[in-house]
Amino acid sequence: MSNEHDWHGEHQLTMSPAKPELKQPPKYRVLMLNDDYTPMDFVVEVLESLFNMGREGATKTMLQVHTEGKAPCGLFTFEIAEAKVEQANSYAQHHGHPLQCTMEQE
Ligand code: TYC
Repeated sequence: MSNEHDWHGEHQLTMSPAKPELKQPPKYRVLMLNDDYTPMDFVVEVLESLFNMGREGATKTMLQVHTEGKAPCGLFTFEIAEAKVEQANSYAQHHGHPLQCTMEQE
């Protein structure tokens, strides 16, 4: 019998089935950094508008940055974290403030 689906000997298909992809994509933490010049209420506004914090959480985070030098603003996929950093930094620059955000892998 000569059949193209008849796999034997050196023609036997040896590929194993594709392994299911179980890993979640890595997450990135956006950090806000302290400086001596950005007004506190501007930082609170950025945390509220860009990082979806309420007034109380934004104020606590701003004070943590002010006293400790930096604080986390949220965990995101790479692309979202990159966009948040870019938006925060350019918004601050547009308003003449040196406020900076950065990101690190979780
Ligand atoms: N240190 C600033 C001040 O005294 C306030 C500030 C807080 C600046 C948080 C940046 O990410 C920041 N005006």
